[in-house]
Amino acid sequence: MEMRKALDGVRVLDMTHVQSGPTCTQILAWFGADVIKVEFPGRGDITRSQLRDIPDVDSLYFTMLNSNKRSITLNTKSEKGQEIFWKLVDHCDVLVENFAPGALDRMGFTWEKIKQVNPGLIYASVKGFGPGPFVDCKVYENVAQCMGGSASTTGFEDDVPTVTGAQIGDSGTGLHLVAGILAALIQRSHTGEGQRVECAMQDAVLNLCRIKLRDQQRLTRGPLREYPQYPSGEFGDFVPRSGNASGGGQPGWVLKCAPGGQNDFIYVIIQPPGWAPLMEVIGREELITDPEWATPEVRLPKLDQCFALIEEWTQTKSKFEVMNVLSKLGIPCGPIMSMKELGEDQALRETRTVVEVEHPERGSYLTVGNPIKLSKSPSDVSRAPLLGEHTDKVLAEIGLTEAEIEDARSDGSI
Ligand code: CAO
Repeated sequence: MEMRKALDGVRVLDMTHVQSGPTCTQILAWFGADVIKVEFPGRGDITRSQLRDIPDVDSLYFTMLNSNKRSITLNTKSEKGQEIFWKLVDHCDVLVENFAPGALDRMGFTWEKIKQVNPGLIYASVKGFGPGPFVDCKVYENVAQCMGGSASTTGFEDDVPTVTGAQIGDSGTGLHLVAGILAALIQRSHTGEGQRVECAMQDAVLNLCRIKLRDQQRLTRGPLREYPQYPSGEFGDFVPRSGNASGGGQPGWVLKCAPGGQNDFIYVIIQPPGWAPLMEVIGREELITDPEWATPEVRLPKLDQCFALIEEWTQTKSKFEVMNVLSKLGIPCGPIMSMKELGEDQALRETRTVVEVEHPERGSYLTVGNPIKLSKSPSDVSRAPLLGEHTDKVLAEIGLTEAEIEDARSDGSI
């Protein structure tokens, strides 16, 4: 018997595009929800045609963010399209959208009207900003990283503010929205009522940067150089960029490994109990008891020298050899993994965090599976839908006759 999924029976009207919204609805789909992605006829989600690696085939951008969903085409600005939209609102439990501010209202789909049609509907949105001076602005990933505190705290102090490769603005906000939707579904199971769920990208990034706001407050009580997270000795009245420092209470740094390629580095953390085994392994046993090196307090002002000592040893080994030796000694460390290495990683393939998926037009492609593992609701990754692949089926499910579907098709509404 097929195992039921956590969100079996939950229907999601997916009005999302690009990355933030699709990340959210992809996770809901992995948990078993029936996600019906609504796309503009003929064109679909703009990312289908962005950064294409194969001519006329849906891009990896699209296919890697829309697995396990169904796709229908619908012009929600046409008269028939609007009639169909209201049927879908009535049919679904959750509506998710991440259009520019006010876009749904401009189509005539206000929250007031939506809750009249379906009082149980949960209406979830991603926007760039919450209420305030920028509420009407359009926002992409890097704008959110800059406005949410990530860019000012990432990179090296003597260099420009830097955005990170992790999509904390887009995918990070999508993840926050998932939490809001699930909470609203649980509340609805007690009250029967839907609600608005909103997550602003600036807020989500700031939430992910909360330890930097912690440090901003610590800074008012004295310079952060007393702690191991910041290499700088000079502090203004704001949290500086901390390079590769740990961000936590234990010193850490990126150290070179053999053979010296762009990603031949390992991150090593020196916890107080790690000093002795580290010194043993690098052949500097005398520094275990030397009063100039033996305690965290005396090491703190010369952390760069501590890491240089360890680097003399790491440079002679590959990053995986270093990991093997140090992890057995209980020393927290991790090689810098390239995307090539992650794509080929057998352990990640086995847990289905990295998955190969078959697609009728592009052949097989690699994607990131569900990183959240539920023992009673394991996620299978199925390919992203072709544009409008499920239009007829979904419209029949919500009660349209074949003639009505043909009618909508002939006037361009689907
Ligand atoms: N039928 C008819 N019209 C449709 C439609 C459909 N199925 N789907 C979309 N449209 C319309 C929208 O209603 C909108 O029309 P109006 O301008 O007349 O209101 C138009 O298409 C374009 O939508 P948009 O303004 O959202 O798109 P954009 O490319 O100009 O902006 C983005 C993109 C991402 C900057 C903007 O949507 C945004 O700020 N979203 C919120 C923040 C966000 O999610 N950013 C993350 C981006 S990456 O994940």
